[in-house]
Amino acid sequence: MATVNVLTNLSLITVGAAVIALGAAGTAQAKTYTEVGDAGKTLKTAQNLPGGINVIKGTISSKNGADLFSFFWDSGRFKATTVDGASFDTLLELFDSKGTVIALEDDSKGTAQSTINEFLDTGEYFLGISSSPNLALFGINYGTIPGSSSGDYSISLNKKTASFPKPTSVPEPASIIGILGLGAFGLTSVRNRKQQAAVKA
Ligand SMILES: [Ca+2]
Ligand SMILES: [Ca+2]
Repeated sequence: MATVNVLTNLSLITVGAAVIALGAAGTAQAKTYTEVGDAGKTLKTAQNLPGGINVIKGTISSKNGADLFSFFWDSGRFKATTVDGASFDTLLELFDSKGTVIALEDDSKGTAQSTINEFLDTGEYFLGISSSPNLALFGINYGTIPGSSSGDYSISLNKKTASFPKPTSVPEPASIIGILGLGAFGLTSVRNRKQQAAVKA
């Protein structure tokens, strides 16, 4: 009887370890960015996706709502889809860093959901989601045709976003203040000397 108990316990331990391993693998694959408040509809108010994101979750809260996300892509195939990620009629748009439309898709594979599939160079891009047939980017037909529905969405990317490159080196604010401060000190000294000269005269 003791032997049977030991075997049973070993089996349970093995099953438990397998479940933990699967759970860890699943967590490692998906890294989600959840919309903070309501993402904007312009290039300036788009929400920035940090590096390492491959799932975007958010909400189109009204028929005319639209969300824009900026991200950095390390060259290669870019695929974004709401298939299996939304129950309303989505429309996805991809823009370059200046807001020019690169790709747009409304209905994918007989669903009301959308898939964008493009080969991209390394750079900054914007991904917009709206309720079809409304468009995402404010100023380019946005709101001229109302959307048809609203709801929560999950956009899956084929690989993780890259980190934005660090800006090229510029003088430290402290050293600029130092230079300005020296300049101001120099001017003050000259002025003081002139004032002293004037008093003496
Ligand atoms: Ca939103
Ligand atoms: Ca659609």
